[in-house]
Amino acid sequence: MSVIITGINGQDGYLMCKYLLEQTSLMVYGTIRYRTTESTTMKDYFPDNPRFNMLHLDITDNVNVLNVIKKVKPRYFINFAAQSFVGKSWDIPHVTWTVNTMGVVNILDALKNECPHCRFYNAGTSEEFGDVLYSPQNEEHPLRPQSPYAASKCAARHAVRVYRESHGMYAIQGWLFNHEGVRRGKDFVTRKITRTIASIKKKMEKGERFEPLELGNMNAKRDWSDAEDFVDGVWKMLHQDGPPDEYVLSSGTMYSVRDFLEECLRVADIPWSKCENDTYVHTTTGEVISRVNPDYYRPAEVRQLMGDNKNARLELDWTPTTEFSTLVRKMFEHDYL
Ligand code: NAP
Ligand code: G4F
Repeated sequence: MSVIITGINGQDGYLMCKYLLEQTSLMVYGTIRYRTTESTTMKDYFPDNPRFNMLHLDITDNVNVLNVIKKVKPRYFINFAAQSFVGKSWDIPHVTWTVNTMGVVNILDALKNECPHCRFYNAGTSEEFGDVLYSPQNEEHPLRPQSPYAASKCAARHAVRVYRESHGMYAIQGWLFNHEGVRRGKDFVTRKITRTIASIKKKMEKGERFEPLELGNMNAKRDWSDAEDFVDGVWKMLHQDGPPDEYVLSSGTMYSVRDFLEECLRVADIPWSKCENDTYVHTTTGEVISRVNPDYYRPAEVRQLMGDNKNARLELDWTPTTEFSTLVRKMFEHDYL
């Protein structure tokens, strides 16, 4: 019995490999994109685990997808590969749609032909709810995407449903709200804050000069969880009896970017005062720690997201375990060390 997990160079793919190596006896095939500039080997991931195998896979290449599926004949296929940065999706819409939508169609079609009983999970997102009509958002909330990224995930959702209904496949796409951690990419706002504040703190301690953190929309609100909680929820979605449902995974709480920054400053023990336009200065030295740079504003913004995880709790017996302040502390302490 084997599982293919795509995107293991990213946050969720790596954590899902780790989780399944620890919790199951499956052969785990983790995939990365081939790059001429990096000679990544299996030793870079789970070096001591004989059940881990690394493969090269670009999901936009249907030949590559078909051959990997033919070779492995997986029992499960978990697709975390994506152009996942919302802000970048306006600059690279073609790549975003090609990877996030056509890549999914490539997988669905290859599974239909070669491995029709394989259970398939595709990474859906709260961004699909976009310009939200009510809070918290549950599985019934309409899809109102606000970015090329979100639109590409909505299109993938329809593709997954069409393959499920037309061919009787176990193919699902959960709605995962923001989830973070120490493997989070450095451009996402949480990691950008914890990495930069950790670096500023170290420079302050050495008496060195530092560049302030620059952020965009401080009012945006998100439902932030620990990514380590979510891989369990995804695995549970792949183990339903009967026709599968798709679930929201979230913490059910909501904080602003400003809240995240202020919590991180508290954890870092940096005394701050707030001036006009969300400029944060050191209380005693007056040095600017953080300020707004409109270059980080997006052409369209998802103002707030908060998920209703009731169905996942009741029907999947899934529970998020990490609170907001614990998550901020965990990320900051990792980046400070
Ligand atoms: P991530 O860190 O950006 O990882 C995505 C991975 O996909 C990267 O390692 C990337 O490879 C790989 N990839 C990109 N294009 C590819 C292609 N054509 N073929 C194969 N691999 C490709 O994202 P994440 O945070 O782990 O998220 C995982 C999935 O969940 C994504 O689909 C994301 O859209 C979705 N999601 C994430 C969240 C969240 O809060 N984290 C919430 C909802 C949904 P490189 O490393 O080579 O660039
Ligand atoms: O951290 P973000 O870039 O994440 P965003 O846009 O919510 O997307 C993430 O979560 C989605 C789930 O809802 C995933 F589907 C997606 O793949 C990704 O993982 O931005 C969060 C908020 C936004 O409102 C953004 O405008 O923070 C705001 N923000 C303010 N200043 C910033 C910044 N975002 C970034 N990345 N950088 C800033 O300087």
